[in-house]
Amino acid sequence: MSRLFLGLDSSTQSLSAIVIDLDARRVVYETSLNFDKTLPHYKTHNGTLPKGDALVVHSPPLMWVEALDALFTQLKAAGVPLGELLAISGSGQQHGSVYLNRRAAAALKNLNPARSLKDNLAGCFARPTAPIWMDSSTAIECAEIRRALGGVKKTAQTTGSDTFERFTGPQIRKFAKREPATYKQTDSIALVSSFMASILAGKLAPIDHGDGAGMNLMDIRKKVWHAGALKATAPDLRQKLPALAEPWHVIGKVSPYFCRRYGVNPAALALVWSGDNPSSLVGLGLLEEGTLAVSLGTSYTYFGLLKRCHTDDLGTGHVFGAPTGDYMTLLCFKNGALARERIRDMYSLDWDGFNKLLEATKPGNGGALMLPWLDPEIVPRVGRPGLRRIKLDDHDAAANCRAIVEAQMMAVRLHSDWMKVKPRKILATGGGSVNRPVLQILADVMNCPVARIEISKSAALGAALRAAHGYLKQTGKPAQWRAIVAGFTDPVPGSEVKPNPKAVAVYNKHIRQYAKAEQAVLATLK
Ligand code: XUL
Repeated sequence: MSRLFLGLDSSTQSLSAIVIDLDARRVVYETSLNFDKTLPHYKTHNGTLPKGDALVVHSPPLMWVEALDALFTQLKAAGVPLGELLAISGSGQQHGSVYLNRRAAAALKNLNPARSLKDNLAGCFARPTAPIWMDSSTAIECAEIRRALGGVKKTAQTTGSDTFERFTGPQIRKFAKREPATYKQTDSIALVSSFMASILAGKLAPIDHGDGAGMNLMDIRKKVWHAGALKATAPDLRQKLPALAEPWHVIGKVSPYFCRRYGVNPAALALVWSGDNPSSLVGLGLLEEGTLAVSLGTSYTYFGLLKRCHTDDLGTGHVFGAPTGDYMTLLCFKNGALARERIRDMYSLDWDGFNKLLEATKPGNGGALMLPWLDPEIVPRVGRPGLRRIKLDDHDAAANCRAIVEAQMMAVRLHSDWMKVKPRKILATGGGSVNRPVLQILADVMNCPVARIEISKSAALGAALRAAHGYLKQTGKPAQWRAIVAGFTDPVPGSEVKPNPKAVAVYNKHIRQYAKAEQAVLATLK
């Protein structure tokens, strides 16, 4: 027997698919379709539209619609047994919003398989573009909503995060203020995740608690729309939002459009989608408090499961709903791999050379420190970027290489304190995780073993696992998460790096100096 599930991931630059065979415990098919390359007529660059204003970042939702047809065409052509799929779920880039008019509900219900999805849905948008997570044009609206909700701490306690420019509430507020007539004509507002789920299910889909928490609109503890946040955001907003749902909610059967056009099993279940980060949580097997992941990509993220909800009083970290029904925490550091690369380039090194210098220098760097904010930083919030060296000679290449890595890892430790979760195991993913000396510094700073996990499409895999979980729950079968992910989320054998007790002791002191330096510089930036 083989039970097949499909997970999709609608990200900034691409739409990906993973099909898993739950019984054979393996991925049987995976593919990815790049928006710029496959759909060049939308003229996107890395999935986003050219911008007049550097702070404004939008994408065309019709491109995501067309991508869905292109992806199913590919799956069918590749011989993926779509007729055997038992359930489909997905994940979307978080925070982005899609504005639909009153034609959308009927168009979704009556998708005509003789026409493309694009033709079916082209007339359904109240706003032709969707602001996405890279947009940072809503500082004023963030301040307004934060003030109405009682300040940073109160906003974080209420919605799971302080207001952030990319979060959906501030984005909706800006739209309602600037284009009140178009806002009024907007019948429903979807997230990227709920919009894509709506197409697959053939009806307006709910928003799950994972992605709903990225809006500054959901009561993070009660998991319902928060009346005060809705009021602080825009008029009549409640009527424009779909319901909230558990992350395993079954919307219904897959729309007949996909069955007739691509041969998808008509009995296949269409599940609610979630955000890419909540989906990655299960896609990496982070099912216990204390097992966390660090993704060493363009920006660095540090995330893990949380059993009970606590929020960050300083407002730098986020709390979202987890696919398991628990919570998850997430920190997003902007100065990640690119910042490290810029230091490497400053000293004309390659990664081998950089790593050798890390190995040739000592933990604690003789007291030398760097604040690595080459770009504006999110954690901590730094609007005016700049590289700051403290007791660090800028001619000393080795000390500078060590300083940036130590700074990045100490920032993870310092700013994750509010999570009140002692890490017992950290899984490293992303491009940077192949550098063992970097993982050693992470292990020493965090006093915790670090192993590498090689799952490049953790969000799509997580979505496929969520489809399996939702299907098992719906059909009354055992649906324990640990059993569902078994075999899919194993770390790379032999990649574990253990903390060195001497180095740990050094960092326990060094981090106090780092915290002081951070405070001192932040005070000058106020
Ligand atoms: C999380 C965030 C990003 C997007 C990327 O808060 O903004 O990780 O989800 O797709």
